[in-house]
Amino acid sequence: KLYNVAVVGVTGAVGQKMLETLERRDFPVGELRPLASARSAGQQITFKGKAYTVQEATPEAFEGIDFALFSAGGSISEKLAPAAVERGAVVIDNTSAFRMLPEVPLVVPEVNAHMISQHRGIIANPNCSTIQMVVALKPIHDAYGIERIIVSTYQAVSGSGQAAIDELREQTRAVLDGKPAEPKVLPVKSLPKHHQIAFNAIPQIDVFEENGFTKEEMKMVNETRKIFGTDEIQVTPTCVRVPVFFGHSESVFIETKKPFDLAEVRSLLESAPGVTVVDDLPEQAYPMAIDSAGHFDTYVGRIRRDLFHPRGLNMWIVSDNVLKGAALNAVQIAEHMVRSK
Ligand code: 11C
Repeated sequence: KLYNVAVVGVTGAVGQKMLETLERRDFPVGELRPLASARSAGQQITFKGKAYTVQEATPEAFEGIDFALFSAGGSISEKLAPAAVERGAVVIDNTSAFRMLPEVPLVVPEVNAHMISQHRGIIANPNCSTIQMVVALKPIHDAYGIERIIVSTYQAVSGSGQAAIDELREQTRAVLDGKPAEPKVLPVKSLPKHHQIAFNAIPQIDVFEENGFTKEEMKMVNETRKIFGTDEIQVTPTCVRVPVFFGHSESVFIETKKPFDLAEVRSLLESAPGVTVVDDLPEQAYPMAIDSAGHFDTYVGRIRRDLFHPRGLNMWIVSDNVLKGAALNAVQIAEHMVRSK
């Protein structure tokens, strides 16, 4: 059986990766409907070697669609996802618009695929920095329980979209040429003040909340608890933007509930779905953003027992933020639904 698939925001960084992922994984696409804002309508995209003209995303554009993958910003999802559902489509939404609604499953297939069947038309795709962390922590949580997570992220500019990718490239060139950096996009395009990302690290991703954490950091707190289905896990995040194009890296410290055996942790990670362990110190082998780019897995290394906390474990988690962190996770959710039909 083939399925009609709409990709909303198809000209964006994630939309493009959605097409690439559908193609690489040979998803059974019947009709592909590439959709975007009126501004991008009329552009050409390519899918499986065939050229398509991008259409404007309107409520009527979802007629006859089975799966609608949304990645065009929260306000577009809020406006058009209900229209797609009314027309019989299942919406897999990559924005934060519906993630925390109790009736909307927030799914990482390796962790909580069982939630998919509870959907009422919309399934939410979590934030990229959350997805890769929970994929790696799932086998540890199952075996020992996780009490606390302290995570610091080193996030690629692609998380902020194509404009941020362009900004890093152009700024790097300008700075090396002795010209002014002229930041315009990062850390948050819509705010009046911007900082140089080239040769820098910016400890702000998204806007600040009243509690002093950023919205990105609070996503890591709230989404992790929803995905694991417990409010008992304490999460302390610090999210940092670094001058990397693709691949988010995370330094993660966890305290388990039960004592763990380090060799067992390693073997649990080695057999966990979606995880590849890269951890060979004499070979200086550990996960790095440039090696993760373009790949589907989440890479884990620097796995070591904490020096002081008896149930403390440290690790380094890396994944391609636009693939597992966005496009791939969305396509995997659709694949699950296809398999269980
Ligand atoms: C970033 N994590 O790296 C963000 C991008 O809620 O889906 C994804 C935002 C989201 O800037």
